[in-house]
Formats: sequence, C-alpha cells, structure tokens
Amino acid sequence: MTVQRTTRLAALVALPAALTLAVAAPSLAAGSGKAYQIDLEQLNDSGASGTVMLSAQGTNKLNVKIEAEGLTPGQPHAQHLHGSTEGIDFHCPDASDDTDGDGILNNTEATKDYGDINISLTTSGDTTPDSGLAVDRMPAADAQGKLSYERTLAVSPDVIEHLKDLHVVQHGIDPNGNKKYDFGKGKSELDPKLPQEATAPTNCGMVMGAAVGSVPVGGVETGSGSTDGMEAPGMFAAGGLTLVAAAGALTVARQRARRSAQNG
Ligand SMILES: [Cu+2]
Repeated sequence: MTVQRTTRLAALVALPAALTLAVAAPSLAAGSGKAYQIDLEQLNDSGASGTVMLSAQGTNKLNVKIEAEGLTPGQPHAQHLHGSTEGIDFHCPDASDDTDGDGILNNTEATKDYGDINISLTTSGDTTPDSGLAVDRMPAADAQGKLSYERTLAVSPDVIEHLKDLHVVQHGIDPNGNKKYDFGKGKSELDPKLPQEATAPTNCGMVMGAAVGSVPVGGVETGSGSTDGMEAPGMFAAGGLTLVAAAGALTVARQRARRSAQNG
C-alpha cells in the first residue's frame, strides 16, 4: 500500500518533469551543436547596432537570428557572414581602416579586415557569395530602422566547425539622414552606378562567447526548423535600387581579396 502510493506519487512528480523535457526537446535538438551570440557594433558612425544568434543544428545546418536597429529606414541592407573557414584570422575593422582617408570605411577597405563574404544572409534562395548584393532577397529595415531576420541555412560542415571565426556584417549607411541611399558620399567603389552609401558596411560583429542551448535574443519566432527561411512581406517595395548590378563587382572584389589573403 505504502509502496503503491509512493510509486503513484513519484509518477505525479515525474509528470511535470516529463512535460518540461518534452517542451525543451526541440531546443535541445536544435542546440545539438554550438550556439554563439554576436553583438553588432556600428561602423561609419552609422549608429546601427544589433544582436545575432548563430546556432548550429547538427553538422550542416545553421540557424541565424538577427535583431538590428539604427539602420537606414525602409531600405534593404545586404548582410553576410564574412571571414574564412580555413583558419585565416579576420576581425571587424574600425575607422583606422579607412585607408584612403575619405571619411568612409568602404567595403573594399573593410574586406582586408573582415574577409570575403562566406555566406550571404538572404531571405530565400541562394546563400553563396554570388548573392552578396541580391538586394531583392535581402531584408529591409522598417520605418523605424529596425530589422528582424531569421533563417535556417544549409551550410557545409566547415562552416559549423569554424563558426566562431566568422563575422556578421550589415551594409548600407545614411550619413546625411535623408532615409535613402544617395550620392552624398560619392559612388560605390564596387560599382560607380551605385551610391557609396548603399554598399558601405554599417555594422560588424564577432563571436563574443559560447552559449550552448541559450535562448535566442530579441524574441524572434522560433521552432520552424525549416530551411526555407522567413520571408518578410513587402520588404523590398521601397528598395528600387539596382544593387544587383553591383553583385558582379563585389564578386570581383571578393576574388581579389581571396587572392591577396592566400598570397599574404
Ligand atoms: Cu558583407
């Protein structure tokens, strides 16, 4: 009798624990690899900041969550994982890397520090460096300059292995505060048809520390587990800028940087 009651009691006590485990199971499964939090810090005095969570899922999937603010309102922001998965050490640049001294740290100057595009953080489709300026598949900031992004990407095991060697960079600045990309700071060094404002980096973040199984920051919806990514409706209605044309230029710059990285 006593034994029976104890057993029943144990079962009752165990039940909430089992429920808790069941609820926690998806995130445990998602955290079967490493998870890193990254703080995005402004470049070019942009005032753009943010938080990123990179969560490995197994050996070939990566969940990326970004919550950023202070971006150019209503405009698309190209965003990438920069750096090398081959043991080359890159880092985020600072103002001293403005080597031509024109007051703007452009992508070419910054690439010496943060490396080539490794993964393009698009909202759908291709994520290779070729989509680096596929602006119709890049997220746009809302009217308040805020941007939310989440996508689970198929990646190579190299990426998971070297996750902490990669940096997150968002592009697009608005020094004159007119809420669009204009030629106030001249032409982009990547493509003279584009404003420098559209391609210059606005922030960069490096891995600050491991946080396996920690809760994503910023309250982004979780648990999709899909590799399709999250589409933000109407994000490019206000875009209109032909950044796609610069994709080729960026690819050239990337290849050049890779060669110099290999040579150096
Ligand atoms: Cu980039």
